[in-house]
Amino acid sequence: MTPAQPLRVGMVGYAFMGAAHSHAWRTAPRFFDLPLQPQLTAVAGRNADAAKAAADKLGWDSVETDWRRLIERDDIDLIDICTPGDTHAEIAIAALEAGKHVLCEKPLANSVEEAERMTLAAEAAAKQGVVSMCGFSYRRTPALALAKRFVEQGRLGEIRHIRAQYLQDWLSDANAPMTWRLDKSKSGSGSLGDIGAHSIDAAQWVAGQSITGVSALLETFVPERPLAGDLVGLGGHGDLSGDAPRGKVTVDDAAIFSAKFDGGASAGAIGVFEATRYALGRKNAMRLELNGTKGSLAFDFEDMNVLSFYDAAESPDAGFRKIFVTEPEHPYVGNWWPTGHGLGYEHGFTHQVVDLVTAIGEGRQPEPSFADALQVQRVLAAVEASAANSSQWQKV
Ligand code: SOE
Repeated sequence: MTPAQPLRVGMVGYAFMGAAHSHAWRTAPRFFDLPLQPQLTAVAGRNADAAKAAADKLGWDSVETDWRRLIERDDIDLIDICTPGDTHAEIAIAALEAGKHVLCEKPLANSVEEAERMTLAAEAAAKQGVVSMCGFSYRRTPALALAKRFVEQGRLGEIRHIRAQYLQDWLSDANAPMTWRLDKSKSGSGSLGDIGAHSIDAAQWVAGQSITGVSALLETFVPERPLAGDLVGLGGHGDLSGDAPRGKVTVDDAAIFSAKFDGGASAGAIGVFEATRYALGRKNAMRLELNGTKGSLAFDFEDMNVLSFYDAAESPDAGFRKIFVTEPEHPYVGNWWPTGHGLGYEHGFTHQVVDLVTAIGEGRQPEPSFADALQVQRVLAAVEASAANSSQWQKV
């Protein structure tokens, strides 16, 4: 078999998402037949020593200390953006205008205005065969992809209720230090855009319906936090005791909102959403439940290989069936292990690379597109507008 053409990747950023994406670029061609062979050509980071250490650890061939060099280099075909949201628009638009494919982490941007400009740039670049995608990786969790398949097959009938929660607890301690995720100028919003965006995208995608209006409440439980390490100019972690210098939290700690959907082919569903970093004991409980006229589906990422399904056609006492999503006919699963062995968080990123590289090889645009991610951005903005106006109903 002739070796596939290389797809030379330049990644910006190398923290949590950079590590997850690096794993995906390395692993995808080893478990899936891809039309192009991903190469980890260069990683960019402002600190040369740290970027070099990351390149060695994550398997990148070279290092740049300025992301603009990745875009200038003619040995790079795709830019993978794994940085905080305040940098997404500048990097993505420059890359697209230079003819580089783009994978951009979620949320797409820190504002609707930025997301609109990115979408225009993506649509212009698409005319030249340039591909772009936003990294809502939970779509590639086999159980959620199976949920979408069930909805498309009509096994739930018309969707009436959509219930989405994303529960974490890493900020429950008031002395947990400041991070970029708590600084609106970097992150755009708090739990709303960081984890609520996943719930919005997953709910819309699985249900095949778009949110048209919301009523919301945002809350910041801890308004100030200790500045740690590099945030106070100290080498290591700063003094996290009570008298350490403290920074102002400028984002939401938790978001709750109700939503109306457009219904696709039928009457629109109604939804309730919750995103928080204070649900003590919940570590990464990204949950989705759909109730339709013929059945219900329920998913919890903390039990990510299972999809619970209630089929109204079965006897009423049948209850919810727990489907262990590890059969070869389930989405993505057949390329991994024998039935019953299960997958993890990182597999969603690998499947994301598989679908992206396959789309590039086939000359088509993958999902979610920047336009799909712009719709999520509009919902985020509507939630913030509603919360700022006494939870008044806000059209998206
Ligand atoms: C938040 O803690 C977070 O890291 C998100 O930013 C990621 O998108 C999600 O995959 C895991 O949780």
